[in-house]
Amino acid sequence: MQGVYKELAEYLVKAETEKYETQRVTADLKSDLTVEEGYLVQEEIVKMKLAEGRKIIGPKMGLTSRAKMTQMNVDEPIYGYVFDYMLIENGGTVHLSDLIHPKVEAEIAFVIGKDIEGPGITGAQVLAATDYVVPALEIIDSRYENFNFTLPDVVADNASTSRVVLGNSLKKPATMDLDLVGVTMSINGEIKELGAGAAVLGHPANSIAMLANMLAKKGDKIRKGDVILSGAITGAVMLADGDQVVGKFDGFQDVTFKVQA
Ligand code: 0L1
Ligand code: MG
Repeated sequence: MQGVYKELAEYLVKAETEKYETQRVTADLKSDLTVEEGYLVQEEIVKMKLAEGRKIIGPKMGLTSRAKMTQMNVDEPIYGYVFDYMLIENGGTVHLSDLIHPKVEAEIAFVIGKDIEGPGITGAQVLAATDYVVPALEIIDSRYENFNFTLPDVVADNASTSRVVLGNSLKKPATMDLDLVGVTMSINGEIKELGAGAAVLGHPANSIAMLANMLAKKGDKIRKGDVILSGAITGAVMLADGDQVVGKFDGFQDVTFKVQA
């Protein structure tokens, strides 16, 4: 059976590497894929990337907003992994030719100072174990046609993870109420999306706590040094050639990038 998950991982990594949209796994390759099996495919993707010499920056949380969970008819967020080659410097350029059909969303990232091992982890414990919080723009790029997938598909596809722009201003989490941090995301000077930290499970630290508790179910944990995206505060917006994207997070410096063909 393990061979099936590896084959599906290869199928998805090929689409990522060769930059084409593909049919979802559950369309006909493995129509009975479960969420648990989706994570087995994701684990194979992680193994492939580590074997290529890529480094994990940290896990990330996805589908953390009530709206996205309702849309997907699920009651639990999902996680994936961000790798070193996915990082774009603040003010840098995202090249459409490297990607399939990218969208951008605004998030808060946590820089973890101590291992966090579930079960039973709370948001307060996460805040106590966090060195810094950093504003971020995540670029998601589902490998599936039109971002059309079921929950097992998107888990298998490493939660659509593609690129991340981290801001330059780091703050101690105790200095602010992250649930009240207001965020706007503008493209070419026009506000496209806005929200507040509370859009992420009431408080972004709750999302990281949930991640620790989900990882504990497979004997894993959050590690000191992980940089973790806590989930989207805003909706995701499709990117186009020439876009100048600016994320404004109350109390932080802006996070920006431009888009080129
Ligand atoms: O980071 C995310 O919330 C992405 C989760 C996958 C859903 C999507 O691709 O829209
Ligand atoms: Mg995200």
